[in-house]
Amino acid sequence: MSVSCQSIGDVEESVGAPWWADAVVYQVYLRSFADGSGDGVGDLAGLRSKLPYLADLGVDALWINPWYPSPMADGGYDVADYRAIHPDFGSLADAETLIDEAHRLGLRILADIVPNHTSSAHTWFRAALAGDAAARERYVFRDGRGEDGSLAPNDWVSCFGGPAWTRLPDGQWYLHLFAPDQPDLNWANPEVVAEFEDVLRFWFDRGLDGFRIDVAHGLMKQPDLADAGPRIASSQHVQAHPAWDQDSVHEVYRGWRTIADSYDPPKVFVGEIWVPDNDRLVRYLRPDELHTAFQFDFLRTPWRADALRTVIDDAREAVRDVGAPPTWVLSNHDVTRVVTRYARHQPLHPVEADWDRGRWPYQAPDIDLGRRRARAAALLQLALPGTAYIYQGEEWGLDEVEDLDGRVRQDPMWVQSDFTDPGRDGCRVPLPWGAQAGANLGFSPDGAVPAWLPQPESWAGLTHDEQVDDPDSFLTLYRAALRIRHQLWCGAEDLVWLDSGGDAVAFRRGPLECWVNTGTRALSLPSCAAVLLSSAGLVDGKLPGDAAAWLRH
Ligand code: TEU
Repeated sequence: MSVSCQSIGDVEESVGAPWWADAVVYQVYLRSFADGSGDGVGDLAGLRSKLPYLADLGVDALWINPWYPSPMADGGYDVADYRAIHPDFGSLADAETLIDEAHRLGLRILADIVPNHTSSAHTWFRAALAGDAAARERYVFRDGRGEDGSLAPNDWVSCFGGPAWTRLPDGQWYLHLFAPDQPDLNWANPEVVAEFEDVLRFWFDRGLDGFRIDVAHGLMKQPDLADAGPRIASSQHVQAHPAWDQDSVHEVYRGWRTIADSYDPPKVFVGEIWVPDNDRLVRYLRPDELHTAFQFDFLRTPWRADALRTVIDDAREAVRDVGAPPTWVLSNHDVTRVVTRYARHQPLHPVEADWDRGRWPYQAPDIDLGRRRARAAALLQLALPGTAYIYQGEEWGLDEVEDLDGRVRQDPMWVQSDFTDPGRDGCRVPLPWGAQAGANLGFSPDGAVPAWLPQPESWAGLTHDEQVDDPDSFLTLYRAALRIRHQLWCGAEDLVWLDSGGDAVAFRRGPLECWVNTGTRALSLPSCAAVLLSSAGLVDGKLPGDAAAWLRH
């Protein structure tokens, strides 16, 4: 597919390729991005104040994590009302203003839709709890097993740990593949289908450009709710499981695609889809379903050249037939930050069932090593053909906050795992915008209150303000990389691997080359090429270990 970079507003749309085919999308975890109101919680006012920063950074679109009213049992993935904004974040009018302002700056906005489950505070579930039979039909309610029904209807466990069923005082059980506060919806019920189609239109009519779909492989459960059995009783998303990836789910997305295509310009979807392999993944990317889906294998791959090459090839190969772009992800709000992941030597062949969001806590991290690799990985990601997602703070090289006190942790995983899994708070710590005096490193305008999760002191040297004029900073590298990507990589032909030796990932796209050295020995680069950008200084013209360079012939 030949693609070229585009923007909105006054900038001309190029012919032939949709804007998202080579877009860079910046993920905004709203609670932790920027606080405009001064209460220590990120919000829409804070995000609006940083739109010029994001436009200047050079991204094409934003994906904003759930912004709806929610008891926040799971960071907003427990939605109480799909047609409103959480009062801590602002109002519906603020969201509309944000969309308008972003569009004026050439940024598109994707929101997050959570169709697998609602919050237990949603009016539907409240009605179900009150005994409304029709409301119970919108969720997955069952009688228990055993003589007195005191055994759960099947053996499924929650992704967050513990059983996937909770029993009500009236004896019935309801399914929740995540927290008990997140009851799973019954997508076999046409009322559920109609409701979400209406929610899509509600936001599209307000100018939203698309949605990231949470747990997009969920929704439909095997009708008989069969036991998963001992091998796969865990609901971990990467395994074959009767709760996930049922064929009937595709019908839902055909309906959604029709709605997206009814707008001019058409709206776009990106699926969060955890399935065992790319063959299953691309079924969601057929031309009448979703436009893109995160390529999580890239994120899970250890820092080793052959593993990276294989994952890149497999992903490109898989999407070729359906005509979708690969969608490269290195980080998000669910996994250990890149710097800390690469600061540890991960197993060479990660066993998927054992993949624990890249924590490998039994090794002490070498953060400097992680930073060098993260810089190199950014150049690799941004040189690849397709779409790229950047999670907030990765452009500053933030590391995972691994030593949060158990008392401040908020992720339900921490409690549901009986305090054995610290959960995902460590990648959700509020961003350090400035080093000015105050309790929260410039996260709030006056820094008067602590941020909702405490920031580590070590971040004082990693703030936006520290980095913005530093030629060697992460931020400077990202800005340069995004500028060059727009000018040169976008529109370049598909990659051709270069013969580069065991520790290198090297490819050409048109006149450009990307070289990544995952080893420790310095690597010779082609002498006839000019270095456009490198993640570390070259030594005698060679690329040091754990570094990357972009070259031009
Ligand atoms: O995540 C779905 C999912 O299966 C995971 O990435 C999950 O966080 C992981 O299994 C834990 O091991 C999505 C959201 O990204 C996540 O933040 C939500 O908690 C989850 O859905 C429930 O809505």
